[in-house]
Amino acid sequence: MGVVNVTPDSFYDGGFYLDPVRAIERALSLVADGADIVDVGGESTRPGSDPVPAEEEKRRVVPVIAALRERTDALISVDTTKAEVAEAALAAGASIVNDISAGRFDPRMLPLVAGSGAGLILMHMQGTPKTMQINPHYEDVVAEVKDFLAERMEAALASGIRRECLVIDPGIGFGKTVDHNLLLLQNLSSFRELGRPVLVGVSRKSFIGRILNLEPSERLEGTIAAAVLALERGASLLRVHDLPAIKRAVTVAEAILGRTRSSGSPKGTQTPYVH
Ligand code: HH2
Repeated sequence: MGVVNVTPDSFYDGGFYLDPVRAIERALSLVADGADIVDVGGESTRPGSDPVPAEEEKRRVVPVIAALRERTDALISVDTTKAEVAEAALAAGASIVNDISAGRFDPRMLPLVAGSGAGLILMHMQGTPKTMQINPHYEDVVAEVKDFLAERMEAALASGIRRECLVIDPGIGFGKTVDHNLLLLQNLSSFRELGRPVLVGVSRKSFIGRILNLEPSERLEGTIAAAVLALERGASLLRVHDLPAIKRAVTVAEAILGRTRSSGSPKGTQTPYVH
């Protein structure tokens, strides 16, 4: 999954793709470099960030998604917590909703996704983007994140979403200390027990910066290390900014792991496609 943030303030690519023409070019180049899914977002959720009004978020993402639908067969996901934005994005051609609140911030989200037949990514977050990094606390981070995801899967199923439409994500960096993130990555394989593909977003995140004492622009190698180890521990999807560097690293890692890809679909692993 390649990331396109149509925002002025995302922690890494903020302002690069606010212009829709640049966002579309960026998305197409991610696809050309091997992304199976393009994740289009119109709201930064970096620590301390404030929500963006739905109208503004739609104004950012909908034209980009509509243009991409015309120009590529790649799957398009919309990174939003708002049903109104998701609905407009699905109408414009997205087929997956990536909801970092796992359907908790907007009570209309799960029914909307159920009615549309879209895929849904359920991510764990403690708190909200505004507050999540103030003092994250867990007794047992792996068990608590896993229980949360199991509960959100049940909520999604109860609202009528089909199990095969669900993807789960432990939410690296969302209400977690460096140690919490490392524990989640160390124990990623246990999330496979929930029976759905696991997505991981480590790309250029601050735990890498804290380990290496480097800014987001200098975190590519750290991202590659984290992405490859996440893959080895059972991640089926990697949400990344850097194609093709990650793709090359992943292709070699998959060959070593005996999961060689042919024509874009993995063998011997769960499919990365949501539906
Ligand atoms: N991380 C970010 C945003 N959306 N979605 C999922 N499912 N998993 C993640 O780990 C994840 C996500 C944060 O990264 P980015 O979009 O690059 O930054 P910002 O929130 O500042 O736009």
